[in-house]
This record gives sequence, C-alpha cells and structure tokens, in this order.
Amino acid sequence: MALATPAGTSAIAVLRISGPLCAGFSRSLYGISLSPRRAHVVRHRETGSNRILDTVVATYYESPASYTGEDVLELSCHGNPFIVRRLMDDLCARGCRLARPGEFTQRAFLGGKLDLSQAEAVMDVIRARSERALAAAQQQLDGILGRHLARLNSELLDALARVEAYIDFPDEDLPVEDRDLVRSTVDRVLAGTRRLLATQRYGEILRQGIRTVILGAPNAGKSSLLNRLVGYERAIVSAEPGTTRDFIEENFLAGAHSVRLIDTAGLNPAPGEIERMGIEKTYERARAADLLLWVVDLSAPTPALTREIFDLAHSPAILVVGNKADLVSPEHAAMALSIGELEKSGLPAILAPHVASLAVSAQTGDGVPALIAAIEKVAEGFQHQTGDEIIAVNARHAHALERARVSLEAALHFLRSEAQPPSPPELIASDLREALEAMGEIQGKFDNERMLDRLFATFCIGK
Ligand SMILES: Nc1nc2c(ncn2[C@@H]2O[C@H](COP(=O)(O)OP(=O)(O)O)[C@@H](O)[C@H]2O)c(=O)[nH]1
Ligand SMILES: [Mg+2]
Repeated sequence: MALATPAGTSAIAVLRISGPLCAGFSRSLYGISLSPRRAHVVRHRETGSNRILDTVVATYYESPASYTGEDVLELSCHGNPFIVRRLMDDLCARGCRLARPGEFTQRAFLGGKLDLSQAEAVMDVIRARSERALAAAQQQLDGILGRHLARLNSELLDALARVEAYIDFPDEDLPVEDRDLVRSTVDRVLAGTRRLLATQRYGEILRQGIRTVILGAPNAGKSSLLNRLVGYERAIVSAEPGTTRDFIEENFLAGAHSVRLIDTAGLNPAPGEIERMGIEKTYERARAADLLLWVVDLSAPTPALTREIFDLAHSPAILVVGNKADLVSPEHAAMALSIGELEKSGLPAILAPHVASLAVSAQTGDGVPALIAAIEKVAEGFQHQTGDEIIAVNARHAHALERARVSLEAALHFLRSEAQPPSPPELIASDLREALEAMGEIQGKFDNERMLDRLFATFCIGK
C-alpha cells in the first residue's frame, strides 16, 4: 500500500493497494463486493471505533487486468494530509504494509506486464523535463526498444542455431556457406547494436538536458546571458570582472528540448589564485559539454581564444555569441562575428565552417530567441531518429550493449580468421551466447536480483 499522489493538500489523494487479498479486503472494508473497474462511492470507517474517516471512491482491478498484474484496490479520498494519514494508519491496522519505492512497478515487471526497459520508461515518463524527453519515454514504455532488441535477438538465435548444429560433431567444421551466412548475420546484428549504442548521448541529453557551457572573457556578459535564458536573476551580474567563481547550473526549455546551462568563471588571461582554480574547473566543465557558448563582448576588442579552447572544441558544438549588440551598430556586430575576424582572434580554419555565430543583447533580449532556436537545432542534431521513432538508451542499456558489442566482435574475429584449421564452432557459439545474454539483460530476461532491487529503489513511492 502507498500514496500514489504527492503529499500535501490537493483535490484528491489516491492510495493504492496491491496483492491477492484485495477482493476479500475490500468486502470486509465496505461490506459489498466491488465490481472490477467500476468506481464505488463508499464510506471508509476506522477499524475498531467504526467512525467514518472519509467518503472515498474505491476502484477494484481484478488480476491480471491491473497495473501490477495482481488484484489492485485504489482509493481516492479528499486530498487532506490528515485524512491520508488516518486512512494509511487504518489500512496498516488492517494488515497492509507500506510499499517500497517502485514496488508496484517491480511487481508489474515480475508479473510479466512490462519488460525491464518499459519499467524504466515509467519513471522516465514521470520525470521527463521536455516534450522530446517525454516522447522518447512514451515510445520506450510502448516497447520500442524491446522490439528492436527482439529483431536482433532472433537473428542472433538463428546464427547460434546454425553454429551449434556442428558442435556435437567434433570432426566437422562449419562449412564455408554456413560460415559466410553466420558472418553476415552477426555483421548485421553488430551494426544494429552500434546504432543503439550511438543513441546514448542523446539519451543523456534528453534525461538531463543538453549540457551547454557558457565560456568567455570576464565581463563579456556570461552571467547576464544565463539570467536572460533562464528567465530570472539566477546569477550575480556585476561590472566588476571576476564575480562568478562558482558554477551556476540551471535548466531551461529550448523548444522541445531541455537545456542544462552552466555559467563559468571568465577566462581571464592573468587570473588571481582563486580565479585560476575557477578557470581550471571551467575547462573541466567544457570538456564534458555537448555545446559551448563562446560569449564575446562586441563593444570591446575580441580577446584571442586560448589554445585550450581549440582542444575542447573538437568534440562539442560551438556557438559564438556576440553580446552587448545594443552598444554597437549591426554592421560592426556582423564584422566582429565574421569568420575572418574570428579567425584573426584565433579560431582555427578547420573549425570555422562548423561554427555559427549570432549577435544578442543579454540586456535588451534582442537576438535571444534566435540563440534559443540555434541551441535547439544543436540538440536536434544529436538525435538518432528512424522515421518517427526516437530511441535513446540509458547508461544501463549502454553498458549491456557494450558487452554485446565486444562479444559480437570476438565472434566475428573467429568467423573471419583465415587460420587453418578454422576456429572451432564452440568458441563462436560461446561469444554469440554472451551477446544474447547481454542483450537479454536490457529487458530483464535473466535473473539478477541485486540489479533489480537497485534499479527499482530509484523509483517514486507509490509507483
Ligand atoms: N549594454 C550591455 N551591457 C551588458 C550586456 N550584458 C551584460 N552587460 C553588462 O556587462 C557587465 C558584466 O556582465 P556579467 O553578466 O556579470 O558578465 P560576466 O563576467 O561575463 O558574467 C555588467 O555590468 C552587465 O550589466 C548587454 O547585452 N548590453
Ligand atoms: Mg559572471
């Protein structure tokens, strides 16, 4: 039993009870047999005293047609914390126990209502911070990842069957035709595995927001830009350079994507002691970024980019943001942001074609919508989409897929090797079996109680 709605005052609060005794329990509670999936308005009386605790709407779900797959009873009471407390105390006095976080979903998984990736998607649906994250979570809940894995699994099983057919005959090697067939199948499965693995970064971007680090010289207006983008005065803005030493992180929405914006200490070429520590941390953050916003002050000469920035710049995307556009003419802004000028201040020619630049004023807000649109476009660029499908695996999936990839590559090595005599089918079969097992783990096909307990412990109570 658990409260399935947030604690506090609300119109209604929902208590959820799951287990095989629900039917008899509700009869003894309310004196009637609740017909399944029908809302019944009933008085809930305290055991012993018989006083009325609340008038509730009771709904009974008969196994297996319920969220957990067991009999389930849901009580909607008035959303007053005192009522909720009394009802929960009463239910405990009548023999219920409090559910652990995620226990309902865990039971749904154990009862075969959901595979493990769908159970995880339940939490992703609840926690999604952007339209796109929600769409991805809903597709995963619908079983999209499971369907992709099922296709890879069935191909792998075919390959394994073909190889195993020769294991029992020690004198026989895999004939060339079979070897070629198995090899092309394993090649296909490996390509599919790699495609799924490649979605992990987008998965992180969906779950946490695209990590966007604001970089620039002191006083360029980095903190002002953060405040403007998140929509309130989150960071201290000051004319005195070097005010931001800690990292301020804040999420905001750029269209359908969530952005994790990180303000940093200005890259002062001659920093003091504390400032230097801040700058080192800035580089650290920048290395982990998906996107860098390089803020330059259009009203001052553009400072030369430092060597470290070029090194960082190879992996993430960069947007050059010319700030304080309100202080200069559009012509001056366009000039300062031209590739030629940026190259003069140190932008390497190989990066130039990949760098977009735009002028904004953090103070007036001019140009900020275009900047938000540009950030959204970068986030979109991380999406690996097949038609309308969004697949974005999480770290646990990626870990298992990585294991599958290694095993598949090992199998391919045996299948390709020109060694004479050819590698025995046992070795190939064992690698294929390992790959199958790793993939099965994603959907929870193999028992791993500790992993399951850990996973469900991250869920909400009542879910
Ligand atoms: N005119 C003008 N001033 C700005 C703009 N953005 C920031 N400033 C000013 O520039 C100074 C430094 O801003 P701040 O955001 O603290 O810069 P940071 O050191 O890069 O974080 C402050 O006095 C801001 O008011 C802008 O778009 N236009
Ligand atoms: Mg600042």
